[in-house]
Amino acid sequence: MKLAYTALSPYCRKVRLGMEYKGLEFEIVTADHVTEVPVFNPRAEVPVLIDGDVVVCNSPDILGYIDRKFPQRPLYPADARAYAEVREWERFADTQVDPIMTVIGNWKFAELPPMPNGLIPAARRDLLPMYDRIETQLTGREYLCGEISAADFALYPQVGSGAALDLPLDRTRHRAVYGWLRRMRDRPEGQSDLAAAREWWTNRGQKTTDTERVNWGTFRLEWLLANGGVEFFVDQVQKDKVLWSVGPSNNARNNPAAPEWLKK
Ligand SMILES: N[C@@H](CCC(=O)N[C@@H](CS)C(=O)NCC(=O)O)C(=O)O
Repeated sequence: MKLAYTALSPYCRKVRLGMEYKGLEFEIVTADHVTEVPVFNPRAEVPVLIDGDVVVCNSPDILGYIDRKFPQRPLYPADARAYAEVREWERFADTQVDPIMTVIGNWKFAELPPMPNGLIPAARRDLLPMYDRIETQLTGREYLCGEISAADFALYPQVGSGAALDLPLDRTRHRAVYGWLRRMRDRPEGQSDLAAAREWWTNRGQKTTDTERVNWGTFRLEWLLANGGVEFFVDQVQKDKVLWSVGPSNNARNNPAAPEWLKK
């Protein structure tokens, strides 16, 4: 199996963490730039899993696929109620925490004009109840849903980025979350995730990542626009600084590696 991956992406990190937890053999195909994705995702997003002639896009779908194919050390519980709970936490990580972390994080790696006023205070305002919710859930628990699961692997890269983005937890208010972050980091798959993230930032000058044009993505764009980013974003579009996953400007469609059916 091959995993198209970049250490910059929390979704790629989630999948890698989950696959390593399960003890699977797979090859990482570095896809820092969209043209490096070897097998095609029409949205030109990573992660993408390539398992022979099976191509799976979208991180929860990838984890669901590998859990069915390799049932050892499950990422999702078999019980229906427990499954719904894990998926809810994973979706919370992917669609509520991620938009804030990734939008703010874009200013760390991309060449962007100054951040719109008020974005950091908005991030702190929106994250605080989320951090509190995670704290409540983790109080008296080692992992979010009892056993370690896709919920932990999805949320860990998100919350773990907070300090570097100036969106830290509160040491006294979020003690359980701190303990969980340490527990996740100290696991074998957590150590390998940390090494990959460090490698990316240490060698960022040599990375092929597009630092001039950003794909803001769905929920991320929604959060940016809802928090004073409209003029900033319109300016970025007008200056052709936005990568799109949809429409005639879809960066997948304009990728030299795109199959004929998508180019038309
Ligand atoms: N829902 C997808 C989202 C994947 C996604 O947004 N990937 C981003 C990186 S975090 C991406 O590849 N963006 C395209 C680009 O940067 O060119 C998933 O969970 O896998």
